[in-house]
Amino acid sequence: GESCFGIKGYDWGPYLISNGGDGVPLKCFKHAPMSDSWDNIGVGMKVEVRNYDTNLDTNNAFWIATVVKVAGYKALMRYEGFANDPSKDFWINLCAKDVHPVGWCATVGNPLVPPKSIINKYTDWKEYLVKRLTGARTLPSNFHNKVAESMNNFPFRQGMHVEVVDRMCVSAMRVASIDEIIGGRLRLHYEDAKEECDEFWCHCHSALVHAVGWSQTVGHKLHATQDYRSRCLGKIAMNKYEPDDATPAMFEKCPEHHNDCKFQIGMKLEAIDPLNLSAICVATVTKVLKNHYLMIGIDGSQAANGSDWFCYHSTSPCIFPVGFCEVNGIALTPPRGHKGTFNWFEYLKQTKSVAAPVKLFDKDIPKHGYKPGMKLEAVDLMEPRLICVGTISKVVGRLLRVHFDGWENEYDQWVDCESPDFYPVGWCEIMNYNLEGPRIREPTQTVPTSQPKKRKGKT
Ligand code: MLZ
Repeated sequence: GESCFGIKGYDWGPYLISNGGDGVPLKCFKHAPMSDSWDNIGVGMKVEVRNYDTNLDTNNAFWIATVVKVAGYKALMRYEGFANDPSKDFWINLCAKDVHPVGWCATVGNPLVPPKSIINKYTDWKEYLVKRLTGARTLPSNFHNKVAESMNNFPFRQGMHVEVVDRMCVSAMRVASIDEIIGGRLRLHYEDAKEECDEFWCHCHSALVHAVGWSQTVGHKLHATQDYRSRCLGKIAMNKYEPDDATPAMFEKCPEHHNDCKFQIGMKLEAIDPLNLSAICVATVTKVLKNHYLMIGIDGSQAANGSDWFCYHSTSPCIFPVGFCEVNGIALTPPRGHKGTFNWFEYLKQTKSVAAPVKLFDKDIPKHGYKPGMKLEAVDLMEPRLICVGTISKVVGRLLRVHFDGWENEYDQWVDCESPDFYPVGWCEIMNYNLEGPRIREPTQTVPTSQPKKRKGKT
């Protein structure tokens, strides 16, 4: 079926049917529109939708349909009158403008037209509908207004300036301006861009993006002009910003670290490799910044100058205590060049270092609802312009592993359950953003490559 959004990229519908299609429930995505108003939406709810099973002009022929299954914003629908017959079931996006609460057609004077394949099943359709619809659940009458409202509740505007990780040198920040905002996702243009298309995408709640002045406030490396730096110092001191500045108030505050014990330079830990999100690596605290931010280096990495150090807040869900992988039965990537099986005890002795105390990593595990096998739309963080069809492949407490359908496992990414880079099925359709479908391999190209390439950075 087509919706009034006119699906721009990949259409989930047929794929969800052939895969049994369990979508991650909408309530798992706090940053997504309607996620807190979806409780009453589920199997059994009835709506008025276009009738595609008719010879009449389909533009205003409507019929009642019942939700058979929900996946994110999408619902598998069955027209009223089909009973247990799934042959004409179809997927719709419940937020689409041509989906209406029961009673809408009567209000606006649109005809309810029974589908042609069952038209002879009942002689009195009116009586049938009255019986079927009494007490049925439907959408609230203000549903579409609520959808529209919840799509635009971010304080950012086009043209605003932010500080964001330099995608070419992740140990530094750069100044960027917002070129476009889609569902809270910012398309950023680096200010001092040499090339025309020097852009970056990230959600406004991402840990990679901050207010004007943030780098100097916490002592993070910043690639910016002297003029910008000195103007920032004034702004920080006065807490007074320009109309085009993204201000600290627009960003979510990091939780305070209520702990006498602190991270120190040289302490060892396990961390998601920011340049290869499929790996959790042996890592070291390389620098302690202000406001409980840390620079983390992946042990054995090739960049000796620290250009691949990466900033994580001390409460970040992407850093783990020594032993985390072992305890959870997942692979830990040893330092590059490490010989033999990796053993933390030996390694700490060898490097004369200490493990960061376990209590520094105390984290709540929210009742998130993610389960292996569930489908979602996930940002490919190595190429963050891309939102792709993905499947949750592992759940380790609050940590999730997403697999991109059709791609090798080295494209998988470890991501926290509260990441703003995960979206429900149907999100791209609502935002009119291109969704990358599963990679389909040509049957003739099944020759396996002998040396699978490790994916690092942009390809
Ligand atoms: N240039 C890349 C695109 C990969 C996108 C994968 N997304 C899951 C490549 O072909 O390797």
